[in-house]
Amino acid sequence: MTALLTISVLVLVAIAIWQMTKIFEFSQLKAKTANSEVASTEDNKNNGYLMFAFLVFIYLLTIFCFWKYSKFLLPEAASEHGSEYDSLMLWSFVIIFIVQFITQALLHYFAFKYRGEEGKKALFYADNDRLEFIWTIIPVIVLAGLIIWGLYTWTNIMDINEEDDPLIVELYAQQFNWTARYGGDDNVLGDANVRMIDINRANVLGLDESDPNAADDIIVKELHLPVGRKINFKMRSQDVLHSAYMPHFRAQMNCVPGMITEFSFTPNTTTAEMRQNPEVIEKVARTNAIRAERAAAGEPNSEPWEFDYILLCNKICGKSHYNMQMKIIVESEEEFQAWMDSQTTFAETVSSAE
Ligand SMILES: [Cu+2]
Repeated sequence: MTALLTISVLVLVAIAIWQMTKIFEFSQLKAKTANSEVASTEDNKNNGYLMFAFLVFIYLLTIFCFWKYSKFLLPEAASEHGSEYDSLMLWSFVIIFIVQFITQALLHYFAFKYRGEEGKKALFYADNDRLEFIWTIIPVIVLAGLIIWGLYTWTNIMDINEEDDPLIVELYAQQFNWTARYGGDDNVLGDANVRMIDINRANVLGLDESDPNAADDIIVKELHLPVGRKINFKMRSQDVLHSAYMPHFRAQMNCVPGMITEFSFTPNTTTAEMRQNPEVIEKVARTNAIRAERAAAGEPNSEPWEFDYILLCNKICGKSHYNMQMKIIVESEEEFQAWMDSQTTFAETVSSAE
């Protein structure tokens, strides 16, 4: 990588020197070469054709990117609000795609059509109210539509309330890992503050031990969520700005030191169901093919991979930011309860640490 960068820099410096010598030469021979630098009709025509060639190039590049890279997009959303979010995104893409397809064609066509020709004079055309009205009102309507739809979707997604008995989960971010906390039997999180962190007593999240709600809290390093139940997340950060990003659920919220931020969603696809999704199956097969190659070469991190939902940090928060993640498991209510019953409460952890 460093070698590649060094070579690129050297090449760029060489080009810069070459260009500067050229400019110097031109400035010296100005009088003699004055006319040879004016584009002829032939030059303009060639440039016009080059504009067309460039148009074809960008269209082909677009098709190539669709074909080659669309498989890297996320699979179907695994949360209830996700499909609404995805259609907003899809329609924005469709509109942008159509508009760019037409405007690029027009731009390059006009560059060709009105190329310089001997004896051709540019037409003086001050303005046209009707044209200006059309190209103002169409974007206004389309953009207003997208923005209103976006605001409506956003308000719906961000309407965090306690209706429908949501499960309360705290996501605690720190350099460089995540911890989750459940409210326990009462589904109420005990008070917490970073100032009360006491590593010696295993109080890693700074829970207030005098708060009765804290005793049954359950602290875990793997996030389990029951399918079909609304989850209200409360995010905290210990040190710097982090961002809780759960791409498969189309969810992201910043974690800010000193305050509690919130996000809410209802997972609607279990991990087991998502593993059966054709796009996921294909992605797993592709990844495992690469891993098999690595394994054959004796490289590390080459064991077969199985799909899991994931919580990532989406703010560059330090040198190990890239690896700040936590596994998420979406399962049936019964499986979730069984898992929950096997966990130890905060009170038990603290008393065993004493
Ligand atoms: Cu982070």
